[in-house]
Amino acid sequence: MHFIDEVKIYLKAGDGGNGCTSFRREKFIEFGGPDGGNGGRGGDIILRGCSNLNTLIDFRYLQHFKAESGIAGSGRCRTGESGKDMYIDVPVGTQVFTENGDILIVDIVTNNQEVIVAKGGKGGAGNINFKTSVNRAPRRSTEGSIGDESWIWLKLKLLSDVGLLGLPNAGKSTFLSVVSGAHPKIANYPFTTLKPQLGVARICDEEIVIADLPGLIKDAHKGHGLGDRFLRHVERCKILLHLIDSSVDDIVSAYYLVRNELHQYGKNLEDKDEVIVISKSDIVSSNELEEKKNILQKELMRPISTCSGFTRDGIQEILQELIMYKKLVNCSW
Ligand SMILES: Nc1nc2c(ncn2[C@@H]2O[C@H](COP(=O)(O)OP(=O)(O)OP(=O)(O)O)[C@@H](O)[C@H]2O)c(=O)[nH]1
Ligand SMILES: [Mg+2]
Repeated sequence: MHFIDEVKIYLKAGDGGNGCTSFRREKFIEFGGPDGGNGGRGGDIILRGCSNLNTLIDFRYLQHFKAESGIAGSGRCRTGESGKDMYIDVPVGTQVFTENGDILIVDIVTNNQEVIVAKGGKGGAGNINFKTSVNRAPRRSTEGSIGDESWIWLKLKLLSDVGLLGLPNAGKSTFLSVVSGAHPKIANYPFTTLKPQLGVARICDEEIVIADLPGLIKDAHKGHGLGDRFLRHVERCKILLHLIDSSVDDIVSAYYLVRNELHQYGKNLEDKDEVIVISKSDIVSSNELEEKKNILQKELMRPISTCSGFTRDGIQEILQELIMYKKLVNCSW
């Protein structure tokens, strides 16, 4: 399964309208002088950050963007109308690269951030501009300049505080739906989540942006399951929230399996702060839960939390912990 998080698009900004050569023609005025107006400027193409968007999927069928050209100037000193600017909304976290994909032009990191990616051409000058004391009837006007034309790559790396990680079915989407207003698809089969989704959790006047991601499986880095392509969305989150289903037989290897995929992915994902949680605490007995928690704590030599998206046990504590990490990370950045 393939989800769209990078696209190549074609941009053509509007051309400038031509300047006009014209002379005033009126009854009883023999030598009316030049009155050719300037051409209008061509429309720019502007990318605009939009926090309501989570994917670049809209670009799947629409990859060519052309802004309006300016209108040519005309007689009676009339300036041609400028071409309208074209706005393209992209998710916050979109990076813009050159055509060959290796040079970062700009990173769209805030809602409503605007960046001109193709500049419209300037309008040409009408002959009114060329009138001088020695040439009172210039026959000269200039053409509008050509608007920028290029191909660019848009690559999405969602910006979030927390990235939800875990094997398929670990309860990641359920967690997000419980702590935020997001409504991700939840179902009892692996790979319910096919593309990343963001939700915002609010607690004690703080906000945490959480990214729900597809499940990782063994050899995801070799393309198994949904592969590890979506892990690019974790690159820019500050904290990992790693959920492990309490019903798995071997909790330690379930933990390491995901860690290993992180490691294989590289880019230092495994160095990020990680909150480790045994999820679905309601489906095993409290003895079994305690036992699995102890095994994992002993192995990792650190405290492990438990939670249930159904009973909401442990959820508030985890959010508190995430806030604490967020503050720590913000201080150290
Ligand atoms: N009993 C119980 N079931 C849960 C809990 N959390 C999730 N589930 C169930 O587990 C199944 C998988 O939940 P999801 O939230 O879709 O899991 P996921 O990790 O997002 O799965 P993928 O998107 O496929 O990776 C669903 O049937 C949920 O109803 C929980 O805390 N307790
Ligand atoms: Mg899911």
